[in-house]
Amino acid sequence: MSTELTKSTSWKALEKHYEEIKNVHLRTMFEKDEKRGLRLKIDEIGIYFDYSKHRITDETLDLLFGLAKNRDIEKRRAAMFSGEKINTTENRAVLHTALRAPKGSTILLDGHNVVPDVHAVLDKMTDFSNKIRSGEWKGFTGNPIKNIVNIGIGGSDLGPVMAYEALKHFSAKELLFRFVSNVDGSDFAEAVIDLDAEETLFIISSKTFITIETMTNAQTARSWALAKLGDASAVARHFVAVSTNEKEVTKFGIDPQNMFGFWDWVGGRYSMSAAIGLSTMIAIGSENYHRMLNGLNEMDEHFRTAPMENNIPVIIGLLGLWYTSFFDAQTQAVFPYDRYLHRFPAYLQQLTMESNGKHITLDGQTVNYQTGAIYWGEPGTNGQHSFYQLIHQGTKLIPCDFIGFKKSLNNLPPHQDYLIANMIAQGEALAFGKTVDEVKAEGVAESIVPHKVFEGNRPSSTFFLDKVSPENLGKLVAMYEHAVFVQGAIWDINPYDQMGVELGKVLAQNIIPELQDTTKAIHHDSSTNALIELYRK
Ligand code: G6Q
Repeated sequence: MSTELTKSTSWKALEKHYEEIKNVHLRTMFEKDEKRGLRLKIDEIGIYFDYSKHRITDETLDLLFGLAKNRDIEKRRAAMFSGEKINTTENRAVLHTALRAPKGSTILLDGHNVVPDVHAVLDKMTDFSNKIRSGEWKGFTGNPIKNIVNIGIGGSDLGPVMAYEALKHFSAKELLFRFVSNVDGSDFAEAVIDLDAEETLFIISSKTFITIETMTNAQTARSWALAKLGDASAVARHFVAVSTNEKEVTKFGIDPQNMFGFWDWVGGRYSMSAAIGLSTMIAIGSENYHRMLNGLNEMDEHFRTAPMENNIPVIIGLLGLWYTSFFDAQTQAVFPYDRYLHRFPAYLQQLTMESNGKHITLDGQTVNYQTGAIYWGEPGTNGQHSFYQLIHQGTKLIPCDFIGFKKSLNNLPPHQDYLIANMIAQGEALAFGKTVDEVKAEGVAESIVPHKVFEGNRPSSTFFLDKVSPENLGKLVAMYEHAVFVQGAIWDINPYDQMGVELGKVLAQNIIPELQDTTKAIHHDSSTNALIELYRK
């Protein structure tokens, strides 16, 4: 059992402080400090981050910053940015920040500058996406490509889908994009149901190129395309790969010329700014794609250089830790008030939960504190008409992130006013609630009063940006990536491996032959055996 963190002076100080402020209401905090809403905010690099509606005081913040300093956040951050192998269980560097480093910069990994490698791939992606977008790239029968199907799962799917949806406004309207991830054959079947193979390009996105879901879908896509195109040499015009595994890509029949590489120092869930973003670049064009990379880089630089007290990812990370490890909050909700970000919560779910869903410290001991929260969410205002009830009046404490934009990409008054009014109203209602006296003043019958009382004191952050844009999407993605880093560093866990996900990949492999060969003896537990027998019948 690792007790180092909880025995530290800064942790103990936070425990004591928690006891003192756990019952203090946000109403009181705002009454005591008229300027609280103006003070507890950061307005940097185009993000207005209001964190005044959190159950914190200046002392809480000081103690949290103290904890971060004592846990060597700055040193650990420098280690990540400089390519040290901070993914200790896999002995790898964690350099997704190098994927958006400007041309000409230097990031050394084992003495080798990786930035020129990154830009060589970006240039190759640019060349290819230009050819697809202009129609210069022809399919096997001489037709230009109209449909792009990305086949990948997890980190090789969620980033591309999220970014495509988020930046749809910037996407070439004459191209159609589909995303196939699930090994469920219906996913593939529905994705290609109305497509013409002569005009379809498959991007097989897989870091390892051995993931069963992706390889099964890729083989099915190959058969589907060849059934129409008739000749194995058509693969070269209709299949490209994004991977780190050239051997397997070649084995599949894809010309390495049509492979876009990346490196083992990019984790799957951190790879949307690597070549895994190829579908995004084809959709929005290389100029817009570079705008997204600039946004990511801007947030990287903010995180790397801003003092802790003015550092957005540091504060997000610390607030999350405050609720998870001290208030025992189990979940964190994320509500983008913009339809374009409707897949953002799903993307964040993988980023945060696959990263910090760990209970073993870097030196192999079990933690004695809570780590990574369950992330979830939906776009506003939809959620307001369903599960917000529980956030307002349920028994659970659910910190919320509201993400809103001042301008809509589709100017249809009064929609944006209504949308943003709702977002602001939710944060206000959660924080301040409605007292018994306020309810009574509305003339509510005595017996109904308790049902209409909102205790409030439910925390939230509000992020306000100008509008959905490639830069702003980049900033938001990097913002959460670095918040995850901050928490992982304090909890002393490794956010960059994923042993739990890998277990799933192995377990199914054992059962597949048992489903296919009904004579095979099975030796699982009685429940598993019964399920296998049922399927066999
Ligand atoms: C991401 C995870 C996982 C991974 C998928 C796909 O961090 O490791 O979601 O991205 O399992 O793996 P491949 O890209 O290797 O197919």
